[in-house]
Amino acid sequence: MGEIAKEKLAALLLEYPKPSGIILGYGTAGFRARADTLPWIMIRIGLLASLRSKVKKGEYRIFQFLVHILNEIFIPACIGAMVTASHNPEHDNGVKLIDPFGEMLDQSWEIYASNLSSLDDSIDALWNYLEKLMTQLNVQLKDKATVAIAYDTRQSSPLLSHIVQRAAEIFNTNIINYELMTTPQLHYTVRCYNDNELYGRCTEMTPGAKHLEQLAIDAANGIGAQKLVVLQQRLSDLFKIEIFNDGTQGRLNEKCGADYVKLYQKAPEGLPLTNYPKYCSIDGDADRLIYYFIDQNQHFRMLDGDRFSVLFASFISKKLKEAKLIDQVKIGVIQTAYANGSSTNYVINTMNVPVACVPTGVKHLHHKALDFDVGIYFEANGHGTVLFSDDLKTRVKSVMEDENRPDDEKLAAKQLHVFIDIINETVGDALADLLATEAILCLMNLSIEGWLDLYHDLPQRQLKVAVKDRTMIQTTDAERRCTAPAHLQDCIDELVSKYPSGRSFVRPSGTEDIVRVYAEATTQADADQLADEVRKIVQELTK
Ligand code: G16
Repeated sequence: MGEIAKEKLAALLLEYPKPSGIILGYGTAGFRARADTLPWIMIRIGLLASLRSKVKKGEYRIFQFLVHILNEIFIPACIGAMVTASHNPEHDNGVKLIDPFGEMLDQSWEIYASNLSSLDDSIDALWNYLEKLMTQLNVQLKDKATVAIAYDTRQSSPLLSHIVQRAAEIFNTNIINYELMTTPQLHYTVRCYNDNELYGRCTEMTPGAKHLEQLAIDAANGIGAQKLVVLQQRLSDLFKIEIFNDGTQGRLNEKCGADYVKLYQKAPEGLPLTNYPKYCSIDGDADRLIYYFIDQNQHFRMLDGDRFSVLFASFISKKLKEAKLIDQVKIGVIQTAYANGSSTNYVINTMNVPVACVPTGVKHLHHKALDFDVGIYFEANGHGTVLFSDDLKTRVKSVMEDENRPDDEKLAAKQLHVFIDIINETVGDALADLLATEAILCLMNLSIEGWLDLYHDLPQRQLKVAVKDRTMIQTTDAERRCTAPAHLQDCIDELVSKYPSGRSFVRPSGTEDIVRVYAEATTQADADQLADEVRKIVQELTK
């Protein structure tokens, strides 16, 4: 078996050779680069997905099927491989692995991904590494594996996902190809598969009899548009949504989508700001969500990820209080350095909820959120979700079903239960977050203006800066301070000190070949100027 597999792998390596001199690390959300440079890495990720599945054999299903324990122990856990470059332009693509609970690949495995990436096409060297890894992981080639593959609407996606499939199959892997899916859908599906579908089921949104306000959605010309059509049909009695940038005309993420709206703080192209009460944008693979509207003074007003944290935390706290559950519950909000200072201030000082700050990347936020009974995490870019502990879920359910409890307590528990059902706990999911947001606004009788008025953002500016080698920038303290190049942090500190309530940081992107600069201050002009000054110093010190 080993010889045949080795031959097949050698043939695949010949078919999709690694370009010379290429260096690719497992970044913020997997491997990402220009699509035409990626086929070779798909081979490595297919192999790794298979190994991960073999290692995770039986760990999940076994608990639910004790009767079949001996049979089940050999059933591998399903691992997801999502081919997408999410918010990046159409010419990019990428791939990331999803662990059995639907979460991002365990970070201890990123090193194997990077090791495989660093190896060249020599079949003997690669095979040698794979054999060593299998010994270390205590798995064998003949062990079964299951890998679920899905991809976004990029032209390059079908070929790249096919390479993942062919590579994984060399390692005795059963492939489930879901083809076109949003990223969060695959996360959720992997979790449901491994839980024998006990985890997931179709959720009904039941916020009450009221109709929800009309909403115009910019689908970034991505996969989300197709999935929104299904939602549109299913919810037509309750909720009228209009879909723009549905992929029939514009290009993926080009001057549209959540990243564009957040970065440039303006409406996307392809969505006329006419007479809708509110609008939102998702991104190319539908894991981010940003809301906006035109206020009475005809100004564009945006509600980003920080706003979802505040809204969700307010709703959950309120319902926990009404259900008489609040005293026993540890709630926390997890943010990154990009969170607007006013949001952090509001959550800590007005809501009395602790805030943790972690490095960029959902994988970091998700991990931290597990420390709480209710861990609410959102990146300012609109990527996030809420995690509930099993213990709290059980308590919510028992209040809901306790006939001796007053009706208002049971109702609050029921509403929490429905919220938990709507939300996608495996990862940030734009469509699930959208439904949860609409349900909460309706239940709390809150308009979009009222939601915005909960606190006032400090003006901020984000820039993308092209540099020779972005790895020259190194950071610490959840990316809020730089450790390299020398003197960069001192210069930033000096610049920041000139601006009231000024704050700025820089970090290398893990998904694009750029450095990101963030600045905030009391006026937009100051935030813009501070960002620009920091940009100049970054360019100067990375020449
Ligand atoms: C991915 C990650 C996010 C991260 C974003 C930008 O988003 O999932 O957690 O905030 O990249 O990362 P960076 O600043 O390192 O480029 P997406 O929506 O592209 O998958």
